[in-house]
Amino acid sequence: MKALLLVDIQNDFSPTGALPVPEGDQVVPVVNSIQEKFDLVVATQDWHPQEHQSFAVYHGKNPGEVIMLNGIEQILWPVHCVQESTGARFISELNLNRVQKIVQKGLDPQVDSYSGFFDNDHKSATGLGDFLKEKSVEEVYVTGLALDYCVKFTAMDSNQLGFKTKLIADATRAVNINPGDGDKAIEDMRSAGIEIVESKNV
Ligand code: VGL
Ligand code: ZN
Repeated sequence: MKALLLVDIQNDFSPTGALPVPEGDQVVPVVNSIQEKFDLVVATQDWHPQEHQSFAVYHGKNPGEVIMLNGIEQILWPVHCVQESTGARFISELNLNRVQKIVQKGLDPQVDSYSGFFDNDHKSATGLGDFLKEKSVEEVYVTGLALDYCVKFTAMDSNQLGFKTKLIADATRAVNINPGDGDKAIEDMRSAGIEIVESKNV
């Protein structure tokens, strides 16, 4: 079985959102056009409480600064994807008809969760791995936002869990806080054994 993961295709990651990903909205027509090729479609949704500790304002700091948060490095972000807010909703053009499961993440105020599988401390699982195994999924194709954070962490965990993992390069975009972060993320994934493919070939 082949699964398509739609990572965090939410208003706050569109170019007009609170944590804008350049061209982030451009992934939508691409992922809509390939959903029918998969047995299973799963969406992740960044879903933070108002007082989430990844928010810079909580610490009186600026977005982009790095702090230690409960023993792990944490990049600080603008307030984004607050539970029930408009910014946390999926981009309205995203087709959700075939989405069988929505995995919400980042609910624990004390730890961020870039991956759709585990919190950043790898202590708690979201249940996505078990769900995919129950459905006999062997191949996982990863798309969405943002390439250099949630997409990369999700693909790396998928690969580590033993799924044959592929990144659909034209169905993702990077934040690129530092120029080249997106390209580096692709190289990290390739080195880990993740195949980089194009949507026209899936
Ligand atoms: C993301 C930063 C903070 C992402 C989520 O979806 O890539 N990045 N929260
Ligand atoms: Zn977040």
